[in-house]
Amino acid sequence: MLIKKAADLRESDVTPKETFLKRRDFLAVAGSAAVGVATNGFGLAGSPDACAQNPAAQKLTNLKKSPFSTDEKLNSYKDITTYNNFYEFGLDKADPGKYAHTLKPRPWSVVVEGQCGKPGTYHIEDIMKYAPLEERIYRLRCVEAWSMVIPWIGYPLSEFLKRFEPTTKAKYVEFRTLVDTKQMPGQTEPALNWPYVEGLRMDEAMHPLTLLGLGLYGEVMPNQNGAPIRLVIPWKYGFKSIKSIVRVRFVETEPVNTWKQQQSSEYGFFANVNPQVDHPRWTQGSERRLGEFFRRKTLQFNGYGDQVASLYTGMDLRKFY
Ligand SMILES: Nc1nc2c(c(=O)[nH]1)N[C@H]1C(S)=C(S)[C@@H](COP(=O)(O)O)O[C@H]1N2
Ligand SMILES: [Mo]
Repeated sequence: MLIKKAADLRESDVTPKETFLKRRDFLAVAGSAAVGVATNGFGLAGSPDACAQNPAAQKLTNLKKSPFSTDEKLNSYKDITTYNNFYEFGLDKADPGKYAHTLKPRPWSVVVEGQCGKPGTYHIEDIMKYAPLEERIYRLRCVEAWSMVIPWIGYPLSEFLKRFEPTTKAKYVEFRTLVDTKQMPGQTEPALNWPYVEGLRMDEAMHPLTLLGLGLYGEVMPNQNGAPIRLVIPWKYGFKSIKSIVRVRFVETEPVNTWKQQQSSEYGFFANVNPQVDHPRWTQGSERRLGEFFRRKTLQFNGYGDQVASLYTGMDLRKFY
């Protein structure tokens, strides 16, 4: 649901800016409550987090509940949208929140190619409808040893990929982020090799936990979190969860992902969260949950081992990090 703005705008001419902003926040909360996102146990109505949401963002409704959601305390909308890694907008955690407004997530299309029966160009508005939208509350653990709990919205990546009828030669799937220095000014710097590239083995991509992320906290994906379409793979370090995807390619061989290209001694292809294998420059044994003071222990596969450990049976996880 889009909040009607015409009346507000007229009113803004005659009310002080502050009152205007407060009123817009109120409308956003009222709007969310009306469409049911307040029933998710994250106490939207009246909470400061809700007030901090983007009142102009499209709200997403009729969300299916997911049995895969954690019941841990959510990080605030503010944490989730002001502490980000998105090097296309700068290297500081605050940069994406400040600068990602230059990204234009609509209209948007995704090119699908490689080993599949139905390659083509697919529009985001259609992609949003390929499967019922779910709310999935997942932990996301960054390789830099911080973590957050985020109420994502999306649907299983498998529901997306199977529509393109991958062939038996499709052993991996590769994803690429947009390259456009106008929309992503950080790409004028050689911080990484652009485009950002990620990949998954087919069984990882088709795993029911792997989510195609289309929103969070009841709205379409904020720009800084990878609008309009990104991955969310909760048992892997955050860098596997590639943002602002424009290209999907089914391939026979393992893609060379950006962070592995950058420094293969520190970042591998699998990037499964593993407290037993330290990063060469810091421990992966513990992490700081944003908003908490004490560090907590990092769990094998970020706590999702029961569901995903079998994908790696027989593999030496020290070698395949
Ligand atoms: N295109 C792109 N995707 C990216 C990144 C990036 O710099 N560029 N950073 C990754 C890293 S390191 C992390 S931890 C997560 C952060 O996601 P969040 O900002 O939504 O929490 O995005 C990942 N996806
Ligand atoms: Mo990260």
